[in-house]
Amino acid sequence: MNSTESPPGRREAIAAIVGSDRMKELNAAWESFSTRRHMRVIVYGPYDSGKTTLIKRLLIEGGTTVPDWLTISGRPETAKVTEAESEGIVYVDTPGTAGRSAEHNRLAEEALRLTDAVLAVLPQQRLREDTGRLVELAARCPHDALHIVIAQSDTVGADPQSDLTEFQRLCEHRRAELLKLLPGELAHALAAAVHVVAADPYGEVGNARQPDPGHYDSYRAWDGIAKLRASLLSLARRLPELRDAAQGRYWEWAAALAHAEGEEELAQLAAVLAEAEQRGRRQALLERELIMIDEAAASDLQMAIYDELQAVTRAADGMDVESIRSATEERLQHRVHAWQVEYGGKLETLGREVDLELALQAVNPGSVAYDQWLHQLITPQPQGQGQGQGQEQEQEPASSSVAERIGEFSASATTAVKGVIRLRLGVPVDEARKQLKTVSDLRAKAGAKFAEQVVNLNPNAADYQAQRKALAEEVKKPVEAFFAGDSLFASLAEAEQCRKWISRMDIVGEFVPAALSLGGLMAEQISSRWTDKAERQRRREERARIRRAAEAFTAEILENSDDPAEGSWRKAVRAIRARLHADPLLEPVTVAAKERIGIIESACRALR
Ligand SMILES: Nc1nc2c(ncn2[C@@H]2O[C@H](COP(=O)(O)OP(=O)(O)O)[C@@H](O)[C@H]2O)c(=O)[nH]1
Ligand SMILES: [Mg+2]
Repeated sequence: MNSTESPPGRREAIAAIVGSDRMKELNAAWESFSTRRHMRVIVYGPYDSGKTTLIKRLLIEGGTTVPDWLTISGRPETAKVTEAESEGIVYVDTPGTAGRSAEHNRLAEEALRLTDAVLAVLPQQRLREDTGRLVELAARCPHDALHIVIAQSDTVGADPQSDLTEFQRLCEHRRAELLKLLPGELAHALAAAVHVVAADPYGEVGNARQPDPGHYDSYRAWDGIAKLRASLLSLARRLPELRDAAQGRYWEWAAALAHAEGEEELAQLAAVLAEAEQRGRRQALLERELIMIDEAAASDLQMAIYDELQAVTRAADGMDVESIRSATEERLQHRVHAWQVEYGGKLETLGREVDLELALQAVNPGSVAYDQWLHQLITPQPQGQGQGQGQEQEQEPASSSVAERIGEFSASATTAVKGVIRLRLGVPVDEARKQLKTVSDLRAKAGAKFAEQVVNLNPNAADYQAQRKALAEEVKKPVEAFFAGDSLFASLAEAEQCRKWISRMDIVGEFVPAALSLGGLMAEQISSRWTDKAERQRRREERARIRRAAEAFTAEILENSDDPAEGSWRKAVRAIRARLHADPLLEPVTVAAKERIGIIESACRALR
């Protein structure tokens, strides 16, 4: 290993950002380049500068057969990068720069990434046009591997055949002009690397594919080709050194690319995380409020019931069982109804806040980034496709919620999700997978139900489509319910509800005996003003029984009923909580985003 080879830590860092598929592509590209035996020279420059003509001439001088693709044309038709070898040098023809086609520019830029040397070709008549690009090029290429050709020198103004001195003066002038256009240091470094040549004097050869080398004999004295060839051949002798430098440049480029992508992803993740955290915070806040309401409701209810039971007890002496029962029932109905109105109202208000919160999440701009990232995360990526190019990913409308999107998954997409989450984040997100599995199962069930029932519809009926749609809506409900949770129970507000609760209580079994006994004891105490220890003990026990009855009644009101039509306090609380947690991925996404941020940050640090 030598100094220009990429340290393994750097490659790992690049892979951590771009992912293993693209890392494989990067490695493969370098491997296939590094095994080349010949020096690779990219011939680079604007359209019509004479690149193809120059390559053809160099091949002819090297005694190489000119390949078919090397056609000379005034039009920018070289849309592919093509190459030809001669005397141990591979010349790569590029389509030409100067911004006529973004695709051509991209191909030329790509070719520059894997090369040992560069031959920049500028036409003598348009030197100024591309100097800016030449400076850029020089910045990315070691100066000792860069040669500059000022082409088509025969058109410089004086005819070399009749006035060689004036011709040479003008050529020298062009050279000096170009160097003057470059920044001082660069001009100094490149002074010896600028060649003024005429690859096809007077354009006599033009499109002829394999002209006789003898054709050029009378121009060799001034066409500059021999000297250029000599420079290129001496460059080729330095191949191992150039190759090492090329490797350094290649991984430098890959590192810069990964670093830029990492920064971009970090910005995206920061937005995702901010949104997830904000959602989490608001969710926690609402949940705390829910817990507080729930606790207050339970203790107030128990206190109220105990109060009423004690009041009945105080008047119980001398009453019969039935009148105690009906007095208890009446009192409880009164108080429990008041409780129901108060806390039912509080719960409904909170439920509306939760709904509003969820509605706001859907329109918040931060949540669009969150949803999109999540969507990306759980949508299988096409294999081997780089970012930022190729076909546009189909974008879901931003208004549809994550829940809806997840709901749209097919079972196979869900299977793919496992791999994608692991692949893209480098961590298994068990919770996400579990949730997605549940959704997938629910969807599979819905699909099966639909298939089973749709055959019963009459396809000839006028409203067949409408029926079909209704059926589809119907079977989707359990999936939607998974995300939406139960709807808030409205029955809490109904006074009738309270009567049902009370009537179901076992007042006679649980409370009346204690009321009778304690009521009698209290009356005795008042009349005799005397209590012994055993009596006091009995009274404590009866009080404890009444407290237990109050607890039991409270529990019954809070918990009871599996019948969804009846509703219960706990069920309503659960429904609101389920709505708060309607996004099953909030937590795993937060965890995953944080881990991914950690990975990218340390990779970016390693790449600096
Ligand atoms: N007079 C003259 N014309 C040239 C010379 N080199 C190229 N040309 C002409 O310049 C035009 C563009 O040449 P070409 O090699 O296709 O340029 P490319 O687009 O850079 O590959 C063609 O018409 C060539 O015949 C040269 O040395 N002298
Ligand atoms: Mg060409």
